[in-house]
Amino acid sequence: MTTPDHPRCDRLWRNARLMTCVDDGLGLVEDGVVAARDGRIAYAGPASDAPAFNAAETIDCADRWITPGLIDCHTHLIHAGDRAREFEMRLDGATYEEIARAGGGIRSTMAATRAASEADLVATALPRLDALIAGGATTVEVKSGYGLTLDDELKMLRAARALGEARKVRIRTTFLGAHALPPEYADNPDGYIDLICDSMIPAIAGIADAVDAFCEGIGFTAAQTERVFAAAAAHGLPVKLHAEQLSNLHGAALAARYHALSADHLEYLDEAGIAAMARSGTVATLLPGAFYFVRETKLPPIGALRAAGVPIALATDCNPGTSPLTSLLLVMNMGATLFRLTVTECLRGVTVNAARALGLQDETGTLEAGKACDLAIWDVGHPSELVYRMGFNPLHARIWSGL
Ligand code: DI6
Ligand code: FE
Repeated sequence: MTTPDHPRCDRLWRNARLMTCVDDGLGLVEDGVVAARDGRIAYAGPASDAPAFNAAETIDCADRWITPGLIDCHTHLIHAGDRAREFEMRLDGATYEEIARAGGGIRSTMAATRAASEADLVATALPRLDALIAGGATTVEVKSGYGLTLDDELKMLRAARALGEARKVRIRTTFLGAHALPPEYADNPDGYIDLICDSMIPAIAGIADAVDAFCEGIGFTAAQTERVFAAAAAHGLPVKLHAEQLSNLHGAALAARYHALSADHLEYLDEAGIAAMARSGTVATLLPGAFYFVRETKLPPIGALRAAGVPIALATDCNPGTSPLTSLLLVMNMGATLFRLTVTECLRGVTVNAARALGLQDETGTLEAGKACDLAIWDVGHPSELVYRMGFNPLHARIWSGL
C-alpha cells in the first residue's frame, strides 16, 4: 500500500544482516535494511532506524549478509593468449626474470595482444570478467600495457571500456604504457619514455582514468617513472605504481610524492616508503595471487604498514604471467593465510580500501546513503566465512547501481 508522506524507493532489501564497512571496522548490523532510489543507496542501516519507505519492490533476504559489492582495484584483464607453457618452464626451474629476459614474459603477451582485434580482446576478457562478477565484483580496474604502441594501447583501453558496456559493472581504466620496453626501443628506453610522455599520455587522457608504471629492474627506473608521473600530472591524471615487487627501487616513496592513489605489490618496501605512503594517504594494494604464483618468499611489511596506518587493499592482479586469478574470495583467503591479514583487513581490502585505491571512495565501497547501490548478498553465517573458505562461492545475488 502506498502512503503518500513516506519516502519512495525503488527496491528495499529487508530482513538482512549488513557489513557496511563504515568507519574503521566492518560496521556490522544484525537486523538491517537497504533501500535503493535511482541507483543509489537511500538508506542502509538498522531496521529500527529506517524510514517507512514506499518501496516499489521489497526483497526478503532471509537473514543473509549484504556487503558492499566487491572491488578488484588492480587487474590486467585485457590481454590475448596465455602463458601456460611459461608456467611449465617455471615449474622446471626457470625464474620469472629469466623468462622475461629471454623474450618471454610480458613481451610474449604483447605480441599476442598486438595481433588481436579490439573485438577479440573484449571476447577473451569477458569470461574472466564474468568469473569476477560471479564472485561478487561490481567494480573492476583494467590496465593497458600489453600494446606498447599508441594504437595498441588505445585498442586495449577501448576494449576495457567496452567491458563496462557489455556487463553491469563499473570499469576503471588505467594506462600502463610503461609496463615493459617494446622491442622497437630495445636500445633506446628513454626514447620510449619520450613517446609515452609526448604522444601517448596526451592521447589516452580522455579514455584512461589513471596512469601506472612498472618501476623495476626488468621494467623502468625511478627517473623514467618520474617522467611518466610528471606527464600524467600535467594532464590531470592520477597515478599508481607497480612498486617494490621484485626489488627495492624506492618507487613507493616516489609514488607518494606524486600523491599516488596506490602503490601496488610492495614485497620489498622499506620504512621510508611506508612513512611516505602514510603521509600522502597512498593505499598499499597487496597482490597475494602474484606472491603465491611466483612463489615469492619475501612478505610485504604488513606489520609496519598497519602500524603506520596505511590503508591496505587487496586485488587479483589478474594477468597471464604472474597471477592468472579471477576470484576476490580466494584473494581474501590468500591475504589472510599468506600475509597474515586479519579478516577485517581482508574484507575492507576488497571494499572500502579498494574504492580508495581507485579514487572512488565517494562513489562505492561501503553501504552508506548517497553511494551507488552496489551490493553483494551472501549465503553465509558471518562475513568471516567469505575469507575462510577456499574455492567455494556463496554469492546469492549481486546488485550493481541498484540493478
Ligand atoms: N607486475 C606483475 O606482476 C605483472 N605486471 C607487472 O608489472 C606481470 C605481467 C605479466 O607477466 O604479464
Ligand atoms: Fe599488475
